[in-house]
Amino acid sequence: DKDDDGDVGIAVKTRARTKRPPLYKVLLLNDDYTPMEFVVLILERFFGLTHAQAFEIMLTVHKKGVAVVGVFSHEIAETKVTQVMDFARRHQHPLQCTMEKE
Ligand code: TYC
Repeated sequence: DKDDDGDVGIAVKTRARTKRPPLYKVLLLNDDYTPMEFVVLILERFFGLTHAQAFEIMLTVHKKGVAVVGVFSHEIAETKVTQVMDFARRHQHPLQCTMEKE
């Protein structure tokens, strides 16, 4: 009755919203006790870095106190942090690894 819909109207499009999942930085922290070679080993083993890349990041952490070692989905970042913390603890090193939203 009101307009009887023979449908002569205005088409209004909405954009499908594709929201990318948040990413997380995995951070390695400096300390005075963990051996440099141990940190290099961790970066090679758990982050797939070459020896040269691993050495460079280790030195950055040593000099600056902290560095981002990678950026991952929440689940992958959490796994990396757990792997590093477990490995450091098993070897009785005080190395700290954390994650934060990008
Ligand atoms: N500062 C440590 C040392 O002099 C080396 C080190 C580097 C420790 C990086 C932790 O995340 C770290 N033996």
